[in-house]
Amino acid sequence: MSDAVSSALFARAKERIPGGVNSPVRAFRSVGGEPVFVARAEGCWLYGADNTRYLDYVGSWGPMILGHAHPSVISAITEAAAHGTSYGAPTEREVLLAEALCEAVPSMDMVRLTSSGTEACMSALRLARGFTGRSLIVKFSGCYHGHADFLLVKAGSGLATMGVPDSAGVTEAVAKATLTAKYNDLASVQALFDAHGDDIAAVIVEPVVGNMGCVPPEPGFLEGLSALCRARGALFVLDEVMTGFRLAYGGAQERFGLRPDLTTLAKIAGGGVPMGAFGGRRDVMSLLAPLGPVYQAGTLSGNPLATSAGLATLALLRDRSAYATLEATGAALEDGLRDAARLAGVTVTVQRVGSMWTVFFTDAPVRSWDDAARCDTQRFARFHQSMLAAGVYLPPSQFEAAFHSIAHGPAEVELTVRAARDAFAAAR
Ligand code: HOZ
Repeated sequence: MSDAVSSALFARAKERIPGGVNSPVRAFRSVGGEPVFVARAEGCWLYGADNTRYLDYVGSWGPMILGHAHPSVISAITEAAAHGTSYGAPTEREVLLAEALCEAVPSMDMVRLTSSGTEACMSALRLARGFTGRSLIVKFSGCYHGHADFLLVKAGSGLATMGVPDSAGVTEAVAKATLTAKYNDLASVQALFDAHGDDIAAVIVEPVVGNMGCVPPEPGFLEGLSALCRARGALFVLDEVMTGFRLAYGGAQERFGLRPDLTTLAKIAGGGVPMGAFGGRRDVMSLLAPLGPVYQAGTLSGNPLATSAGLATLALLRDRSAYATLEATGAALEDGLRDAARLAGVTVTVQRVGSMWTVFFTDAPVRSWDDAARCDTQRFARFHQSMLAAGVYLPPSQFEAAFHSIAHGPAEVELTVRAARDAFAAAR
């Protein structure tokens, strides 16, 4: 379903933008219909090009934990913009944000700002290779760490959605330097270390996966990974692009008591403006240029708009009260969605950690990509279409986590659950 104005815009977009979108996950390919073109957003609401209102559970794919157009964030950006949008020279705000990030995530002694999560992950792993002098990287099937060549191997997110987990254009030589293991399966990682131990530079993982839908770690999995890395001299890299500042102020590592060697951030850390960051141990970070031989750079890195939005967002999250609200809303959504499915006589698996969640169209827990791949994506598509028709905007893929914000309250939960009763029936 799409409105006439969006349809007309989409037709024009397809003439000039491949697929009509600037990131494939926006294309609605796996759920049918056409994307809603957004005119504006406020709080938990998106307004389509024809002014139709949608309750938003995409949240720009993660950043909008405060809701859209939060007045503090907007005024910080506006004030910064009035003094210039980029200088390509250091600023006080970069220092303040670096201090705030390291204070929030104590495993980070130092941090480097980038303009996206892709850059953060790509650069963190280059650094891991430079530090260890080793060449191989271990990632998990169904995890997504941005679109650097060597990370588009058995990748989740849009690649899983489009059914192309290995991208064309990535050379065999590059892909061979990435080893893949099974999420929540320590034995699969142990086997890789047994076969290639001295060549593995780093293991990178989404601590709670959002890019195959929401998949939590089994107890002991992340701790086991960390121990394996330490024992074998590889760096343990947590990709907290989605989970950073979302699952706790200190991210998943605070929630699960972990201390990775390197961490990647983006999304909430940039307050909804393009920004990424990677940071970690001082001895590792000190290898970055200009201190050391690992090169990494960016014209717009640490620009005034991103740093002001990030600082304003962190200032509102720092007292941690938002997380109790997010948890309460999440629990109500989880219970309500489960009840709605039961009433409609539909078997689904609802998985949630804090304010990340997914309704999987399967009757079994989803612990890995193999489990996620068994979901009935046709039924998910019918569910999605029906929710959208009722004004509820979910991620347009079975393999993407939904997010709620502090702007979602009991009335929005009720609206969602009411819509879900019919949507589950439509998906039967
Ligand atoms: N990690 C995001 C989706 N899972 C990225 C959004 C995008 O690819 O546009």
